[in-house]
Amino acid sequence: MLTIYGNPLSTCTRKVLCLLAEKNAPFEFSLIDFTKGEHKKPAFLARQPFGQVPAIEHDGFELFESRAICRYLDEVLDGPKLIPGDARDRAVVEQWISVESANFTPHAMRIIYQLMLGPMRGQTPDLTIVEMARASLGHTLSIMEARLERSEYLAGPEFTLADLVYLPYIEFLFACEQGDLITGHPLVGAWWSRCSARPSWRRAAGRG
Ligand SMILES: N[C@@H](CCC(=O)N[C@@H](CS)C(=O)NCC(=O)O)C(=O)O
Repeated sequence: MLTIYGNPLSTCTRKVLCLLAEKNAPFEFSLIDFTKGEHKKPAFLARQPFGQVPAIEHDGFELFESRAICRYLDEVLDGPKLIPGDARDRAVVEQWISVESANFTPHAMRIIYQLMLGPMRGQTPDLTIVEMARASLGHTLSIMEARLERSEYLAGPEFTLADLVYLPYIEFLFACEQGDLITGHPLVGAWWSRCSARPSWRRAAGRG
C-alpha cells in the first residue's frame, strides 16, 4: 500500500506523481491543504519535519524529500526503470539531477517566486531579482543545450529521472511567461516538448 501526502500544485509532489504515472503504479493521494496550513500542523510535521510536501508511506515505511522518494520508488516498484543499473549510466543521471538541484531550480524558483508565488501573497515582483535569476538560469540552459547536442535526453537516449526532475519548474516558468528562456535554446525547447508531451507528465500536471 502506497500513500502520497502532497498537493497537486506543488512542484515536488508533481515529480513523484510523474514517476508513478511512468510506472503505472496504484497509490492513494492524501491532500495536504496549504490553504488550511495543514503542512505546518503536528500530524504532517510528524511525517515531514520541515512542513513541506511531499511525503510517502509505503507498507509502513515513511520517507520525505521528493528526489529521495523518486529514487526509492524507482527501485521498488515494477515498470520501466528511470535510473539505469549500469554504474556509469547511473552516474550521468545523478550528475544531471545534481545540476537540477544546484544550478537550475534555485534560479528558476527565484523567478517563480517573484512573478507567481509572491504576487499570490500580495507582494510586488522585484524585477532586478528576476533579471539576475534569468541570467543565471540562461547560463545553465546553455550548458544543457550543449549536452543535448549529444543525446535526445539529458543522460542519454532514454527519458530518465534526470529529465523528470526539471519538468515541474519549467511548467511554472511558462506559467510565469518566462518560457522564452526555454524556447530560446532550441534543443532545450525540443527536449521540453518531448518530455512535456509524455502522458505521465500530462497527468502529473493535471492536463491528462
Ligand atoms: N527538498 C524538498 C522541498 C519540498 C518543498 O519545497 N515543497 C514545497 C512545495 S513544492 C512546500 O511544501 N512548500 C511549503 C513550505 O515550504 O512551507 C523536496 O524535494 O521534497
